[in-house]
Amino acid sequence: MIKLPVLSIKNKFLLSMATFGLSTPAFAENSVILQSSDFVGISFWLISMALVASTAFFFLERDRVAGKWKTSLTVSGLVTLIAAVHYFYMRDVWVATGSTPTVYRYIDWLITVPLLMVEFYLILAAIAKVPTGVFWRLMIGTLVMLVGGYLGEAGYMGVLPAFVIGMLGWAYILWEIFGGEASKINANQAPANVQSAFNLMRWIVTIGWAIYPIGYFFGYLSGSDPTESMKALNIVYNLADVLNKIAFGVIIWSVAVTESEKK
Ligand SMILES: *C/C=C(C)/C=C/C=C(C)/C=C/C1=C(C)CCCC1(C)C
Repeated sequence: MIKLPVLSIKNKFLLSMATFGLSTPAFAENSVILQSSDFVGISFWLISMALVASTAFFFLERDRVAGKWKTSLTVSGLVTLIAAVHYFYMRDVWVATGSTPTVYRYIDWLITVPLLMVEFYLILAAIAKVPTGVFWRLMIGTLVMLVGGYLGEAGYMGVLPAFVIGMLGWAYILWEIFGGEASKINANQAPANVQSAFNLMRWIVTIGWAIYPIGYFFGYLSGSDPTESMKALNIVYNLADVLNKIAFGVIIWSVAVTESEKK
C-alpha cells in the first residue's frame, strides 16, 4: 500500500485556504463578470463551492477513521480538490469567452477518474488481501476509456472509432466490478457494510457515468451542432459531479466510519 504523509489539522486548513487562493480570477483584468442570468457560469460556481466543502470534509474526517481507511478518505478529498480547482478555471474561461471546450474536462478526468476507480481497490484492500492485478485492470480500463474519448473529441481520430474504444474501456471496468475478480472478492470476503458500499459505487459508475458517453453521442454523433449542446452539457456535467464525485466520496466516508467504529 502507498503510504501518504499525515497532514496536521493546521496543514489541512492551509491546504484548503490555498484552494481558495487559486480561485483568484485568471481574467482579473477583464471587466467581464458572472451574470445572474448565466446558468452555466452559476453551475460552475455552485459545484466549485460544493467540491471545496467536500474536500475540507473528507480531509478533516480522515482523523475519525481507522488507519486502514484513511487512504480512501484522502483519495476522496483529492478527487474533489482537483475538480474544484479545475472548475475555478473553467468558470473563468466560460465567463470571459462564453465557451469551454469539452476537451478541457479531460484534464480533470485524467486524474480524478483513475482515482475514483482506485477507490474500489482501496475499500477491498481495507478488508482483504487484493491482488495488484485488480488495481491494474481498473487503471488500464479507465485510461483506455478516457484516451479513446479524448482522441475523438480533440480531433486526433474519427469520433466514431474513438467512441468505440472509449466504450470498450468502460465495459472492461464494468466487467471487473460486476463480474470480475474485484466483484468476487467483494462478494466472498467483504463484510455487509462494505458490500453495500461497493454495490452503490458500481451503480454510480454505471448510471451516473452513463451521462458522459450520452453527452459525447449527442455532441458528436447525433448530427447536432457541438457548440449548441455545449451549454446543456456543461450544466449536466457540473451537476453530475454531485453524484459522481461528492456522493461517491460520501458512500466511502460512511462505510469507513461504520467499519472503524465496529467493535
Ligand atoms: C468526475 C468525472 C467523471 C466521473 C468522469 C467520467 C467520464 C466518463 C465515464 C467518460 C466516458 C466516455 C465513454 C464511456 C466513451 C468515450 C467518451 C467518454 C470518454 C466521454
